[in-house]
Amino acid sequence: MNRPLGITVSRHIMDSQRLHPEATGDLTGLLNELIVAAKTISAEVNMAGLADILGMSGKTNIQGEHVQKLDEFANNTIKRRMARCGYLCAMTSEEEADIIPVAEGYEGKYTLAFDPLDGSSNIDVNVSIGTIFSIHSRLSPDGSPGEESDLLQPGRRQVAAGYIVYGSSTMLVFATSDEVHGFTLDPSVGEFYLSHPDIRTPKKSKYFSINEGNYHYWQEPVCRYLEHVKKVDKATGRPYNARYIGSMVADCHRNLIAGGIFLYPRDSKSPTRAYGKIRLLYEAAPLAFIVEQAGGRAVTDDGREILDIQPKELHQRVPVIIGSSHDVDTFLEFMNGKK
Ligand code: P6P
Repeated sequence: MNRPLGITVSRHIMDSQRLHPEATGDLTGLLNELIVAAKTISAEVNMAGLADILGMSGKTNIQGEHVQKLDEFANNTIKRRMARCGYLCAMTSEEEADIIPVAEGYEGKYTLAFDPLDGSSNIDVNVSIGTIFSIHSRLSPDGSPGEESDLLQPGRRQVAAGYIVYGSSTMLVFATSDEVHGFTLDPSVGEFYLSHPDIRTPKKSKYFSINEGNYHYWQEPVCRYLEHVKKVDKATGRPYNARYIGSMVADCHRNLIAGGIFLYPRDSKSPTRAYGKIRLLYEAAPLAFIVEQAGGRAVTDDGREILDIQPKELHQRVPVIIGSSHDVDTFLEFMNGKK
């Protein structure tokens, strides 16, 4: 079958680099290494039901969650490949308590924060999961080992951010300061092809994504907002459709393309949940960077811009309201008592 001559992600990144004469090619190299890791993880995710890698590995991660073998595989795949790529000075992963150093002599000028397999509770039930990554420029002197302060930067300073969602197809979406594009993997040739150029997210939602099992733990305005989106009012396109996958990267991807709002507000389910559940460095900040670049909005439930939060520690959690700007604004009106 003569397929159209697709633009591969590597070609696209090179073309983008040509628009920046000052570029050294390091970010291009970094993204290409990440793409190889993504293809490796995608192949393993697609085989998970067949190989003996389902089920718990018996270990637990920094979050106190069971680390599933596929989680471990994804984490090790990224960690090992990126430690010697020469473009990074330090990394942090959802699966590791402390800063991950790069190989001595391979220190580069960027940092990488990543969630190797977001939504891993969905692995054994064959529901979409994904890898999320965030790239910053280092602050400490070149040539030295990276420091935690290189990783603890506000999301607004990200050089690039992206995710790979392993769904009905494997898609890579990444944003730099001036573009957001989506690429779909053709597994028959092992190439990501440009499939969603210049992504713009709809200003108004069709979907709301929230775990309503937490309803009795929410603050009262959150409950009133949920009643609002479920109210029958054809003139304002309500009720919205409820869609909740339990994998933020998959929910946010659908909302990015079709229009939607994802909410994980703080709740009283446990003392730590007073600060939210979603991790700032490798879930909220990269997804906020992508969504805002596509014309959406990302805030905490008390109205702080996710991208302006100064992280205090690697695994810091935040409440997250992210998606179509009209709906995020409406949510804040409920939280501010205006509705
Ligand atoms: P709950 C996955 O662990 C995650 O961080 C997000 O990807 C997902 O949206 C959320 O937690 C699901 O949490 O409490 O609804 O199971």
